[in-house]
Amino acid sequence: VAQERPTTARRGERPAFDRPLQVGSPNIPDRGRLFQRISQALDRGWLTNNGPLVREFEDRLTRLTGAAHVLATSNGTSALEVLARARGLTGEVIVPSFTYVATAHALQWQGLTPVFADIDPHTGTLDPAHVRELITERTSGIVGVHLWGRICRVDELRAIADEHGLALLYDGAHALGCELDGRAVGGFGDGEILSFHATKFINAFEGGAVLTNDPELAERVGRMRNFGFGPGREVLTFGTNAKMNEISAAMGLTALEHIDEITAANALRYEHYRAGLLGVPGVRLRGPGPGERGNDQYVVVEIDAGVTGVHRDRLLSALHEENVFAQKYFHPGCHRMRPYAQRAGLHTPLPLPGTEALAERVLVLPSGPAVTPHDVDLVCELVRQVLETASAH
Ligand code: T4K
Repeated sequence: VAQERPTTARRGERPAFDRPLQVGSPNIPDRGRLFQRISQALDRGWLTNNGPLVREFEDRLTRLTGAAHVLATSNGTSALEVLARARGLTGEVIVPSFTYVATAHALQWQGLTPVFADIDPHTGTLDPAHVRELITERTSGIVGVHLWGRICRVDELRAIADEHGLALLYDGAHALGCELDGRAVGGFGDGEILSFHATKFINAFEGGAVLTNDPELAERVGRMRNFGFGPGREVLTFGTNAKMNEISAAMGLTALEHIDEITAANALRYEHYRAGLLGVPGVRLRGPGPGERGNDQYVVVEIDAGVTGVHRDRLLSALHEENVFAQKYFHPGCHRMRPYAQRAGLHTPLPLPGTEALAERVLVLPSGPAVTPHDVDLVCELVRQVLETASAH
């Protein structure tokens, strides 16, 4: 694999795009509907603290996911913090290293110790065999991540959790609308979280939610996200402020009204990527596994440098020169990030071969409504040209 400066497809010319193409450009819903909802909230003079728009957003999500209880939060990270706390996690919690750092941070921030397990590089989700190896007497739970909307091996993880009396939670930040064998995200594990960050499938500017079928867990989450208040404003537990506000709920509700359009637009974009990258040697577009339905929010390719002769990072910088801001999510894996790597000898079994292999290979390509199918065709052509030009040198 050559190491010199990347060869761009169009060196010396203007970038292929005159505007930056981003991963997860936000879905902007009907402004009229959004402003109407915000205006009503202003008229009501009720802006947060379990307001009517938040309750309506929760109801809509309940119907969409089939989860018995949905509790909206200020973001996905706070949702995981509150869920971990409400589920009574202590000591060590097994998580994948290959995830956005929020998964690990949410646990660490609660005084828990994330213990990093490897992934199956084919799916990008927790490797149940490695999870099993990491269980100690300090382990209280497992947090799987439905990475890029790929559903974890939920049945195997459930069996392990039951066998060892562990809590089982899922970070479904990427996975609203995703299913495995007809079972939708929202119903897996003891509880799951979602994110409604601007870059997500459904966007509430910032937002998150806890979903569970366990009424007692839901009650604890409901209290903990609101300072521990119970009925009659008696403080029953420790708590924090993880509430969603009415403006975020207005955005989330309006976005949900577009869910079919967003789904179709994502699928069309994905299809253009698929067709455009077909037959490019060493480039593989990842997709849902058997029995899975994805949401196509993240378009992920794997670059096999052994075949292309070009490392993923060279392709990435060549694309950046063309204003194509692909991302190497989730390099280098949490276990190699400074605060976690520094405690490596303590809790982290290094190396994690599946994680490291994938972290060196994947690129997440631009997506969201600002990226048209025509843009996608051009991005694919750029990838093809960069690889051809570089491998010819
Ligand atoms: N668990 C998992 C597995 C997650 O992936 C995340 C978040 C969480 C938990 C926590 O959920 P939240 O607490 O965030 O609700 C971005 C998002 O901020 C983050 O929500 C998301 N995952 C992660 C995968 O992506 P960064 O650090 O990459 O953000 P940033 O600012 O570099 O933006 C990413 C891309 O989005 C860029 O290409 C620019 C584009 N962008 C961003 C914003 C904010 C836009 O086009 N418009 C925008 O408004 O984390």
